[in-house]
Parts: sequence; C-alpha cells; structure tokens
Amino acid sequence: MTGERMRILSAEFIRSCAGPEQFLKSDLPEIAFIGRSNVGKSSLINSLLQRKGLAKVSRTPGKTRLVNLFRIASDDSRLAHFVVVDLPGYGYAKVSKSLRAQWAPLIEQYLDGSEQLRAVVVLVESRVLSEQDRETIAWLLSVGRPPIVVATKVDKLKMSERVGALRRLQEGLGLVEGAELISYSSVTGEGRERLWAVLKERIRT
Ligand SMILES: Nc1nc2c(ncn2[C@@H]2O[C@H](COP(=O)(O)OP(=O)(O)OP(=O)(O)O)[C@@H](O)[C@H]2O)c(=O)[nH]1
Ligand SMILES: [Mg+2]
Repeated sequence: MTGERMRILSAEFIRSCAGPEQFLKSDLPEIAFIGRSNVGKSSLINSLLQRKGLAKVSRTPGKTRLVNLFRIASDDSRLAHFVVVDLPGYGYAKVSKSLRAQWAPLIEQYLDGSEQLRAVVVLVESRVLSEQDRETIAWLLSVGRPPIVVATKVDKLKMSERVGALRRLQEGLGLVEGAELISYSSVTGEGRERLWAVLKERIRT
C-alpha cells in the first residue's frame, strides 16, 4: 500500500466529556484510542495528526481523565471530516478507586453507545503483555467492535528484539491468525502511514 500522504488541514479540540450527555451528537465518523495509562495514546494522536501539543502528554500516568474530543479536517476525500476521541487510560493503580470507578463506565458508555464510532484503536506496549489489554480486546469483540491493535514505543526495542516481542504480543493477546498488529513509534513516526491506511479502510467499509 503506497498512496499519497494524507494532509491534516485542521485539528481542533472540541471538549472534554465527564458524562455521556456531553458526547458528540453529529454525523461525523469517530475514531477512538484506548489503552493502559501511559501507553502513549495522546502521543500517538499528536503523531498521527502531526500536531505537537494537541492532546496532552505526560510522563505521569493518568494524565487524560476525561473523554477528549477533537475535530479534524483532512485533504483525503474519504476522510475529509472526522472526530478523534482520546480516552482515559485504564489500569493505573495510583488513581483513587472512586476516580477509576468513574472512568470505566464512562469509557464503556462511550465505546458501547456511540453510533458514529467507526474504529477503535487499542494501544499496547511492545514489551509488556497485560491481562487488561487482553480483557479490553475481548470486551471490544464481545460488543461487536473488533479493534485495530497497535504496539507502541517500538523505538525502545532493539531491532533484534522486535520480531520476538511482536510475535509474543500477537500470541499473548490471542489475536486471530492474520489479524494485524501495527508497530508504532510516536518518536520516529514509524507506523503512521500504515495506521492511516488501515483506518481509512475501516471507515470506508
Ligand atoms: N520512546 C517513546 N516514548 C513514548 C512514545 N509514545 C509516548 N511516549 C512517552 O510515554 C509517556 C506517556 O505518553 P502519553 O501519550 O501521555 O500516554 P497516554 O497513554 O496518553 O497516558 P494517559 O493519558 O495517562 O492514559 C510520555 O512520557 C511520552 O513521551 C513512543 O512512541 N516512544
Ligand atoms: Mg493521554
């Protein structure tokens, strides 16, 4: 898959949602990003959209606490206008129980309820296999939203470690034969074109 590069014409923050009543009611397709705290969701969104400070990035896990919506315009006719959804990370132990109890339903309400949701991207750390990632993928499959799985921070892996690490992830996550695991680095931009290609394919169908 080659194809010309898609250009992002504009990317703007819409709002942060603390409850389902704030979710968007529009006819724009939505793409959501989910994964453990600190896995690199906000960084990947910035990298995909080539906007440095759009989604807030932090070294401290638990940075994104609400459902953040961004309105995007591109020069690709198949994806001229769409919405990117940055979800709070799951599995961050240091966040208080009450906060966590508030997030999980919010994420589920969004993922389960949104009518405009066209693609869910699950981010997993290339070097770490987590039970929660497995559960998230299983849950998405059970609600009829087969995710696109992306292995993040591949720049941290030596070339010699890569193949093994990605195979372990593929097997460990129980991804069916042929299901694609896209490796990504928000530092180098590796994986960007591939992910866009897969997203466009998803949204078109
Ligand atoms: N080396 C490397 N570091 C990354 C990459 N992506 C993110 N990081 C770093 O990982 C940390 C967390 O990144 P975020 O993008 O804030 O992660 P998040 O998943 O949005 O985190 P929460 O909002 O807390 O759930 C930051 O210190 C980033 O600089 C990557 O591709 N490579
Ligand atoms: Mg974040």
